Amino acid sequence: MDIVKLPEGPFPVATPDWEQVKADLREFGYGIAKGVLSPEEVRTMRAILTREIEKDEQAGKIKESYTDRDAVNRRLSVLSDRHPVFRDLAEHPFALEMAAEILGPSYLNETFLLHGLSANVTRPGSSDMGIHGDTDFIRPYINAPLFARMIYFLDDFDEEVGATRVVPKSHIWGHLPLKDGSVKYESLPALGPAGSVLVYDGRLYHGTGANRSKDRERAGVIAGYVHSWMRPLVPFPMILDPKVMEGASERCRQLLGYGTVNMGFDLPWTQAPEEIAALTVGQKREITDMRREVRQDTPQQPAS
Ligand SMILES: O=C(O)CCC(=O)C(=O)O
Ligand SMILES: [Fe+2]
Repeated sequence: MDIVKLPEGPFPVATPDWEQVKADLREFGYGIAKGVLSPEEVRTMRAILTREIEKDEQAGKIKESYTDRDAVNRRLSVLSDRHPVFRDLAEHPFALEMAAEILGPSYLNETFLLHGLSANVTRPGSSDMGIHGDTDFIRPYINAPLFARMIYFLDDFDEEVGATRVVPKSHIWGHLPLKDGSVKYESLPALGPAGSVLVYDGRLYHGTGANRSKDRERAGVIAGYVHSWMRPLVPFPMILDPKVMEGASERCRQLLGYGTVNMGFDLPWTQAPEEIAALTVGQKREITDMRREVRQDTPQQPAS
C-alpha cells in the first residue's frame, strides 16, 4: 500500500485570531478557531443533542448512515428546527465570514446557502469514517471552492475521542482521494477545546477519527455552505417546522433557502402553504445594480 506522507509543517493549531484561521485556510485548506461558542452555548447545544438523541432512539428513528461503518456513533441529520439555537447557528458571524472567505464573491451578490446542519456524536468504539472529501459527490470533479464546512466542537476534540482527521493541503491536489484501499493518507487530528470550530474547504481530505476512549463522547455540529446556484442537501423550507422559523432573521431565512431570487430572477412561491410563503425573502436589489455587476464579473476578452 502506498503511503501519502504529510507535507511539511508546522500545521494549524486552534487560535482565537480569525485572520490567522483564514491564512491557515488558504495555505492548508483548514483552520481551527478557539472560543467561537461560549461555554453557555456549548452547554445548551450539548444538552439538546443528548435529549434529541434519546428521543430519536425511543422513537426508533436512529438510522444507520451510509457514511459510517458501524452504528455506534449517532448522527442527527437535521438540527435546524429542534431548537432556535440551532436555527440561528446558520448565521453565526464566524460561519458567515469563513464561508465568504472560502466561496468568494457571488454572482449578483446573492447569498450562499446552508447545505445541511447536522450532528455527529462519536461514542466509545466508533470506528473512523475513512478519508474523503465533502465535494466527492460533485461529478465531474471541479477544482474550485464549492463547499465551506464548519464543525463546531461541543466536547473537547482530542485524538482518543475521535477528533476529525485532516490531510493538510489536500484541497489543492486537484483530484479525489482514492478509496480503493491502495493508498493510505497520513492525517492529523484537528484538536481544540469545546467551543472551537474546525473550518475547511470541502475539497480537503478528512474524516471522523475512531473513538478509542473508554467512556467519552465527542459531539460535533456540522454546518455546510454552498453557492446560491447549488442544490443543498436539505430542502429546508419543505422539512422545517414553520413555527420554529417564525422568529428567524431575514438573513437566516435566506441561508435556509427561503429566498425567492435565483440568478437575479424573483419567482414568488405562489403554491407554497401560507405559513411557508410568509417566511420567504424576495428581491432586495435594483436591476441597474445587476447590470453593473455582471459587467464587472465577466472575464474580459484578451486584446487581439
Ligand atoms: O464528524 C466528523 O468528525 C467529520 C464528519 C464528516 O466528515 C462528514 O460527515 O462528512
Ligand atoms: Fe466529511
